[in-house]
This record gives sequence, structure tokens and C-alpha cells, in this order.
Amino acid sequence: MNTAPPRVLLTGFDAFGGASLNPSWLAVQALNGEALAGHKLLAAQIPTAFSGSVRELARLVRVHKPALVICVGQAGGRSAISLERIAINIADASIADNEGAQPVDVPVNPKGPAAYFSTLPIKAMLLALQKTGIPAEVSQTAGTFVCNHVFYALMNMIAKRGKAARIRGGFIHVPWLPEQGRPSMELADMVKGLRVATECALLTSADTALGAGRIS
Ligand code: PCA
Repeated sequence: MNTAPPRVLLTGFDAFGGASLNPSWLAVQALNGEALAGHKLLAAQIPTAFSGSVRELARLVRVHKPALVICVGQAGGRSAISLERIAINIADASIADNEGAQPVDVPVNPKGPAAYFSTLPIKAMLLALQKTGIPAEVSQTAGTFVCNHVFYALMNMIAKRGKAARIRGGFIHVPWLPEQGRPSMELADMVKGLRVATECALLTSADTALGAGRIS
């Protein structure tokens, strides 16, 4: 009998754009192996590359069969943990990715819908984060670089599975670390914030009880 706990896959990206680190990877790595709400957290790095990231994500989902997938990326210029609401079907890169690709106005999936919503309970997660005092927000765009691309590909992957095999998934952006510039967030707060957000996603089945009016 297989008694292994169901898994949560947390992905972070490698460094890009001339940086020497990416806080998304450092943060998810710190959570690797933890037990949370009856699940086991598994952290994996994916490349900051349009093609390579999606290939690796698909492989990870195939191999680990997670119940929940949260992809995490860095968003320089933001000061809060950003719970992404929507993935859009476009790649429009202002810099080259780590494989030298720089798609401009190219759909992620030419046959896919214009957008997908996250299936994470983002309002409940926001409230849980606010209770800890860690700066958090719902974000209406994950940009048009590799993060949005992976977010869209993840939701597309999930949508194509039958209802019975459906996994829950979404995307979270974290700010820079203090050594990267401002605004920033300490790594310990990112790690704690991601743990709280993940636990909330595991414990909240529907994101309906919380009206937007209750959350500033
Ligand atoms: N941030 C980039 C890609 C990788 C990352 O960590 C983005 O926001 O698209």
C-alpha cells in the first residue's frame, strides 16, 4: 500500500538578467521536504527560459504527481508577496531569456484561451498573509516574460487533465532580496509567507467565503 503523503510542488527560477541569484528559488528551496497540512512539500528549480521552463515543469508534474502546484518567481520593483490572479496567452519579452530566446507578441499556446484564472484561493491566502503581517497583495498581471509563460502553461496543463485528475495550481511573485535593491523583502519573510499561503491553499477548498470588501 502506498502511504506516502500527497505532494505539493513548489518551483523557483534560476537567476536571470545578469543577477547572481533568484529569491524565488532560495525561498522554495528552504521549504523542501517540510510537512504541511498532511502534504509533503517538494521544491524544484526550473530555468528562466521560455521553452526549458515548461518542459521541466511538465516533467516534474509527470514524475511527482502533485496535488497542488505553486510556481514562484521574482518580481523586481514589487514590495509585497503577489498572489497572481490571471495568466495571459502572450509572451512579450523585453530581455532575452537564459536560452537566448526573446519572443515578442507570441502566444504561449496558439490554440489556447486568452487567459486562465489561478485555481488557488487567492483571497483566502491574502487574508492569511495579512494576519502574519507580511506584505501581500493580489496582482492582476504576472507580466509577459517567463513567469507568466510558466503560469499560463501550468494552467493549460491542468485544464487539459480530466476533472478527476485535476490539480490545483497558481503563481506567486516575490520581491527582491535586500541585497538586490529596493523595494525588498527578507528571505525569512518570503519563506514564512509562502508556507502560510501554501497551507491556506491546502486547507481552503473554495475561495468564496471572503468578499473583496473584507480585504483591503
Ligand atoms: N521572474 C521572471 C522570470 C523568472 C523570474 O523569477 C518573470 O517575472 O517573468
